[in-house]
Amino acid sequence: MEAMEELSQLSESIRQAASLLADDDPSDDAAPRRPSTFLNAVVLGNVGSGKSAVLNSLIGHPVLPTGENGATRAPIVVDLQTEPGLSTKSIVLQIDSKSQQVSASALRHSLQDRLSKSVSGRGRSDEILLKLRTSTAPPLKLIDLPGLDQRAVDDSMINDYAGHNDAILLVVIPAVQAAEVASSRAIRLAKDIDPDGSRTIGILSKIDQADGDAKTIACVQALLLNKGPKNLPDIEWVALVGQSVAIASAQSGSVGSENSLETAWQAEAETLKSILTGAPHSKLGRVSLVSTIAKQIRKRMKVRLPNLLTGPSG
Ligand SMILES: Nc1nc2c(ncn2[C@@H]2O[C@H](COP(=O)(O)OP(=O)(O)OP(=O)(O)O)[C@@H](O)[C@H]2O)c(=O)[nH]1
Ligand SMILES: [Mg+2]
Repeated sequence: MEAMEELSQLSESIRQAASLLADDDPSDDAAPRRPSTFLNAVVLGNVGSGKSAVLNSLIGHPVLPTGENGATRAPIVVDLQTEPGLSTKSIVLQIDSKSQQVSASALRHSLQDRLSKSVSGRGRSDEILLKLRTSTAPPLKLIDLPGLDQRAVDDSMINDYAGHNDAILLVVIPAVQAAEVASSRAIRLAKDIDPDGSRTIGILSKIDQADGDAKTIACVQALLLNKGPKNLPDIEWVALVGQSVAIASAQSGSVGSENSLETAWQAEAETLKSILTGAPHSKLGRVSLVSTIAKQIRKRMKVRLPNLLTGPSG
């Protein structure tokens, strides 16, 4: 849980920074303040690349709808708060000042229902916001977008969530497409939005589907070692099997399953190690993704708020 703790500390620093800055400029009070985006993470990738599954893995519960044919039809914002006291199985849904325990499947079904009713799926008007407290999720605001190749997604939607701010861009590429990564739309888009790659993380999803495909595995490993194609932006890569959390949840009815999530993440890491034998372990699995996100946020805060993190003299 080290990276989770680091993220909690960073989130506290950001809260302090926000109030400091508010004090700095009281004349600005009338203007609506844009909330900080340091702890936001936005997924970018084609339909079915595994974006929602990756976010479910971060949440620790299969809350977001997944599927083969454009499952995410409108932006879903999941505002997560970490509450270490809760059982690993609990999810608390916050609506205004009321909170209510819910199951992942009930949440997922209600999201599916709302998505099927969303009119255009365009932009913020159709955005679905969910505030959740769990012990398993880092304190991030996750933004699940429809696939870039969906009609509903246009430049203005991407710009709304990912442009001109500090959000981390999670570029999700299925492992089987690792060889063509340089030409992927998500990578090109991330390069436009974040030219120096300081807030972009590449995620190679569905590694299990590349098992036994030597050429693909070689491409994946090259990316993880930052030895990918020369024209690729210089970003950190992580490899995942996004489905493990759904599997853990399906099994969690069984006796003594309190640790099933930890077990699932361990199993994910073992699977990844056995498929990607030449990859650094620090780039494999959900735990690595959380650390990479924490590292990225800290780095970005250092650039943007140097005095807050190091002290005015440091
Ligand atoms: N084998 C395998 N299947 C996966 C993995 N991750 C996701 N899937 C499956 O791939 C399909 C697409 O996953 P999603 O997470 O819905 O993909 P998405 O990018 O959110 O798709 P849209 O919301 O439709 O754009 C689903 O059927 C998932 O169950 C994985 O790591 N391994
Ligand atoms: Mg999705």
